[in-house]
Amino acid sequence: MNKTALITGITGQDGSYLSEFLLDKGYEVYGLIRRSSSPNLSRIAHISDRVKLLSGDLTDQTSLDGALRMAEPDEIYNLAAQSFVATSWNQPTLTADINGVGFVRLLEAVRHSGREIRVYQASSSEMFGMVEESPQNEDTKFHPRSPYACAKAFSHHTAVNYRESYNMFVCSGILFNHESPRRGLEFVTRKITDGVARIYHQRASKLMLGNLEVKRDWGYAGDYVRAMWLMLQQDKPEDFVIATGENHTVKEFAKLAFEQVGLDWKKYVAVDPQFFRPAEVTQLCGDASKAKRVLGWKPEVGFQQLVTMMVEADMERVARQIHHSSP
Ligand code: NDP
Ligand code: GDR
Repeated sequence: MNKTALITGITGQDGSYLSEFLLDKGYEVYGLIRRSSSPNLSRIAHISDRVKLLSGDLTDQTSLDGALRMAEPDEIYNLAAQSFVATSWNQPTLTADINGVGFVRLLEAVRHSGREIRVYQASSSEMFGMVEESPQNEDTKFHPRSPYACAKAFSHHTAVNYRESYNMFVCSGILFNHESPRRGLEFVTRKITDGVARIYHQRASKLMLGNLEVKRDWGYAGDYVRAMWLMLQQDKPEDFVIATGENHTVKEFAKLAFEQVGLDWKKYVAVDPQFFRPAEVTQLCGDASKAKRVLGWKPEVGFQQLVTMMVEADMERVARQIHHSSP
């Protein structure tokens, strides 16, 4: 019989790729969406007739209990979050409520449902923060550097605690940065590729960024959702680092992205201190050898290919917008 999955955060980058992936595997897919004054379904518009949407919010226990009753899922993927690190300093309690306590609410809903449900939690490489060793693996100590990372560390430990307290099947994927043409526009990769496209098409003249020297281990979101699913298919619940094992500076990303359209990044990129963070995570690089060994997972899309894919998608999108707005 086909399995049923409930995805929180289905309208986000990862939620959209994971939905496609699970539909291809024959799953019945439910997604939790929060109420908004206008629809926010653009990332899942192309599969809207194949997913079932339930109204709910990680800050509201009743809606989570209701969603579980409606969907009766075999698997839950908890992707919902206030996911922008920079915002977490301005909205620390909201971030803690959604990313931290929200996960406890979800696990309590699972526990009280009386059903055998496997749960995936979206943990983050941000938990490593000021890194104690490099590359980082499942045993590397956490040193969170933002309210976002503190909340994710709380939910990460909560996953372990529910495994140990109640014998529940809960896995955390400690995912390093993963990007795509569906990445939110405020994240640095997408901000750069969108900026490249707008500058190329003369819709902007400058791209203002923050710290250009920080290093991230950037992979492709389409590869990373496969790892989420693999974790829930194992005999026992465990945590896994998912990463490419390569890191690059923001400057390198910008240089490559501008080169893609024949422009010199130095002429267009300027540094604006407003994009610096109160505490920075200067470098991250993941060691995904456990995922390779146990799950048979490895990334398919490399750094250069990722930059090209994102620039091409934004170039096409901006060109389309210009075409539609011309008289
Ligand atoms: P996005 O920001 O693209 O998506 C976040 C999703 O969470 C959206 O669907 C959003 O809904 C939803 N959401 C936010 N608040 C609530 C709430 N209170 N109740 C219910 N839903 C809510 O994030 P990504 O897809 O990039 O990331 C998915 C998860 O993985 C997040 O938990 C993120 O923290 C984590 N993560 C991401 C990494 C990455 O590099 N992308 C790396 C490591 C971890 P709406 O559309 O209404 O805003
Ligand atoms: P991050 O992603 O904080 O790693 O979190 P983001 O793309 O926002 O920042 C990456 C690094 O780039 C530096 N940076 C800038 N960042 C933004 N957004 N805008 C800028 O102009 C800019 N200039 C430099 C940042 O300081 C930072 O060091 C992402 C999110 O998806 C989290 O939810 C997830 O948990 C982690 O990745 C892993």
